[in-house]
Amino acid sequence: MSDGRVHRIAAIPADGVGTEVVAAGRAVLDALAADSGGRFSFEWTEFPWGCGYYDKTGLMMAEDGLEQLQDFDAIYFGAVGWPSVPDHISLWGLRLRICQNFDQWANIRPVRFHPGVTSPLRKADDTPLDWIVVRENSEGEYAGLGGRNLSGRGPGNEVALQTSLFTETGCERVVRFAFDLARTRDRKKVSSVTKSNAQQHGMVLWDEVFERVAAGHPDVETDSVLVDAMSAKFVLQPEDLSVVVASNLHADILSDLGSALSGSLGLAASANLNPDRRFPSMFEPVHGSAPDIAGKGLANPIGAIGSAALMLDHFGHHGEADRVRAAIDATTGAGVVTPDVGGDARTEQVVDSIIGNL
Ligand code: GGG
Repeated sequence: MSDGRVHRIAAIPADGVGTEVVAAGRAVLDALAADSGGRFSFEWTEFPWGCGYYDKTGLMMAEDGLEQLQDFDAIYFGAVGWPSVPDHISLWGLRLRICQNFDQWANIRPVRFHPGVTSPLRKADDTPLDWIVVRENSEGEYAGLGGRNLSGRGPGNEVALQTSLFTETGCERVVRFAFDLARTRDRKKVSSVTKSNAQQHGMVLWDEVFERVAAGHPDVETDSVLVDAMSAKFVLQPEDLSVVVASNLHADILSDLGSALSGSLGLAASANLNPDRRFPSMFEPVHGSAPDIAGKGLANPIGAIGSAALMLDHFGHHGEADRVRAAIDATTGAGVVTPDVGGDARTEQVVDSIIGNL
């Protein structure tokens, strides 16, 4: 059967290892398309935005960058950040600008354990663990509200305000998303992450919304756990996790912890979804630009390739997405892994192995 779908993708490798891992993911997707019997293909447009672009223009992306991106079917992103540009400028000027303007309010970050990869939590041959962190991706602690120099009292007395924003609509849509996701999994459970004992406004609203949505999903098991206790649970009782829903900052920290526990940040995939499909969604590895290893052929491409699999899921190519994940597992199982997970393979050897295992 051939429907000949052409997926138009905007590639933004951005900074550091972003270039290497986006090339890796593109190679895997193109190999898959070539093997699809004409059912689908990818048409790539690459954008040169990032810190190098900022050094030349003073902007992280073109002024009309959002208009340039808005009609693509998806965005495939690498990593943002480089020592020449302050991190808050590079993050807000590119990645967060895209996530927030394209209303990519659900960031899914699966924590997957791979065959052959020893991790702080398990031996290489143990039963794999897997859970999914759902990150509220549009507001919360990343609302960007606040300011500096508020005291008016001069040097040495500066006051800065960083305000979180929690809306009922924002909380409810991401919590509902988490419940819908849990219903697709063997373990139908949603854990909410909170800090309402100390943060008595926004987090209390979060808890109330969670309780209300939970009451409408009696078939789904639930719990509500303080973020500090949840950090301990990731380490001590990960088999009790299935879907974990959390605010922007809490989920960012917990998902990094989860990927480190699975063996390396380099293994973790993510999808910034605009579930309403009014705007393109964006797929990217969880890791950053890793300036210390950039350009050396040492970057772990598995997070980016796993993100490409999430993009395939988004397009409805679930069989192909599973093929990519199986090829990743066959590769790690055969010990073809980069130094961050104890191997000696180079980025292109991992990519070649994954393509060979498709
Ligand atoms: N590919 C993910 C990425 O580039 N992350 C850079 C970063 O610094 N992210 C921080 C954040 O999103 O909170």
